Amino acid sequence: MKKTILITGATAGFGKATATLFAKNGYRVIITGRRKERLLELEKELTGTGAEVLSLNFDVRDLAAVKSAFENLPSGWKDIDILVNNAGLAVGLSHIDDGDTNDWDRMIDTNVKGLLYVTRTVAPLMVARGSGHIFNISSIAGKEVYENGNVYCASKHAVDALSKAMRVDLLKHGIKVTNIAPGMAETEFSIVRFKGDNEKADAVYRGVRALTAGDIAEVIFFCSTLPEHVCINDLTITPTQQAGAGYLSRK
Ligand code: NDP
Ligand code: 8X3
Repeated sequence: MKKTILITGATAGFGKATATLFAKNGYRVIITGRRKERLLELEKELTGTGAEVLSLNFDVRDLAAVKSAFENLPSGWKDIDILVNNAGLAVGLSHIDDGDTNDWDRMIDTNVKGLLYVTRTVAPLMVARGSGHIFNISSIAGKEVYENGNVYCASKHAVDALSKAMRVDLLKHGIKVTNIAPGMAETEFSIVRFKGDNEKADAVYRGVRALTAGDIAEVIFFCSTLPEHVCINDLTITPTQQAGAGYLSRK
């Protein structure tokens, strides 16, 4: 029987690449995100290759919308084998005494509360079946802090802690939990962080062969296709030119 994967934030970056890779490998794919047009475009692209795809258009920060999306799942789509908690963002870069509290709310509401809302809704379906695999996309910002990264780093440290907590709480149900902590990856991430300033976003990757969204998708695929008795709990992945948040060798 075909397996089903649910990916939050599949309209761009890691989420889109993961949906594409799993669809190519015969999985049934549930894609989610706020930008409906992009969701429908991806749905069309993947179904055109013969994949079974369901798109759900909601904002992970909206608990009622999250609940309603999953309560109304068409029959046959409730058996979710893999959940990838990927939807997330960094907004702004500033010192703690100078930060924009709206940016802070967006990051905490999306990266922490949104991840919790989706997990709270989907995990019981896995518990009922006694199996499942949850991936939480944290970051090297969940392992270290860097100047001006304060609240984004705090939100990703929370994801790191939640991955450990979920692993413990879901242990007796046979559910795997894998924390993925990527370093610099070229997606729409920096465009969002710099609020649409493409020049600033491009400068982030200058002289570095950054990770691609496809690299992260491959890592998720690898972790999810290991034998039943093997669980990768935590993985940090950086470009070869990056040794940590503060160590980059630009060429
Ligand atoms: P992108 O900006 O390319 O993609 C982010 C995705 O998240 C989009 O599909 C977006 O969809 C979705 N999203 C954002 N906010 C919401 C929301 N409120 N509700 C639903 N979906 C939302 O970035 P990445 O692919 O790079 O980022 C994916 C994850 O990886 C994030 O959690 C990020 O923090 C993390 N990460 C990224 C790294 C990088 O260097 N790129 C490194 C380490 C971690 P839409 O706007 O349509 O809702
Ligand atoms: C994204 C990586 O280093 O910009 O989470 O925080 S970093």
